[in-house]
Amino acid sequence: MKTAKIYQYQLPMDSGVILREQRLQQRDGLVIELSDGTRFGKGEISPLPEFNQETLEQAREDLQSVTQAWLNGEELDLDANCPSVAFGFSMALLELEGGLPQEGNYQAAPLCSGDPDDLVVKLNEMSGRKIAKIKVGLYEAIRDGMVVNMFLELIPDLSLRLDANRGWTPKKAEQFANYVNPQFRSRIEFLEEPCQTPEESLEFAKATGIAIAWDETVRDDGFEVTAQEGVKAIVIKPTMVGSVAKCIELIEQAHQLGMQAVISSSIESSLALTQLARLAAWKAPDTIPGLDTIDLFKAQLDTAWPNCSLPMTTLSELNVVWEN
Ligand code: OSB
Ligand code: MG
Repeated sequence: MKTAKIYQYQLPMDSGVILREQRLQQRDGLVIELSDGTRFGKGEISPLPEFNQETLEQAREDLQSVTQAWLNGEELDLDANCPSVAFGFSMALLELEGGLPQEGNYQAAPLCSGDPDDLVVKLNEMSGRKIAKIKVGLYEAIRDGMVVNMFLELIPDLSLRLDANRGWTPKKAEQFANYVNPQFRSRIEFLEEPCQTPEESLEFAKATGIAIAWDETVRDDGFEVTAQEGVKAIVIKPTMVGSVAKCIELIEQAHQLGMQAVISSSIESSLALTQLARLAAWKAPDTIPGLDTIDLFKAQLDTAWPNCSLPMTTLSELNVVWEN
């Protein structure tokens, strides 16, 4: 007999986590647990404020109705639901069916959003290929250029992913590029969304030879994966995109066109983050995923992230908000 349970969680966040405008003091989300009588599957539904369009309340309504439809044996169109629900529910189904391989890619591209000294320490601890991600576009473009030069000068086997989150005007982007030592440009693996529009970002890539990647653009209405000069990768944040099947389709389209697909976090708890690491190992094994966000939390949920020392919250400690 099929059964389902929906839990609600609240996890405290590190005090320094700032989204676009607001500080994220706690993360709120839902967990769906499905069983067909013998097998189990779990998924997390945690729309990210300021990024997902749906609220947690809307997600909960969607989740309850799709779960009831599943219990009734109806045919499901998961991507007709909001993206966070399509993602979390499809993950639970995939786990239940034994379709998600266990092995995960837990390699991280350490994320530097503040103090460069912290990143130098992390990088010195890394074995194998050294790659880090730096947020740019928050301060002066010239300062960003100086930071990039400094890292690439200091650590000769380092390559960088940069993320401007559509922060620059063409002029600022040009200032940044002019500041980066031309010898170093090829060690910028890609720069995500340098400019306010995709057209300006494409112009930037052509003019500077710095490879770019789409992140926000992947979620724009009508987006299709196409080969474009200077575009090296697409970033896929499943909680903002939709079902696992939809994410896999994007990954496969990217690979067919010779582009990388970077499975990336929407600041999910360790439950979904480990599933994303498994999805990445399975479908994009040659690309380091963008999952270095567990340290933004003060606790883990249900499934441990490897080598993470944060305390664990179990599902049995959570409120069950729906059961059938
Ligand atoms: O700026 O790409 C972003 C996480 C949530 C919301 C927005 C962003 C992110 C990340 C995740 O940066 C980590 C990564 O992509 O490496
Ligand atoms: Mg980004």
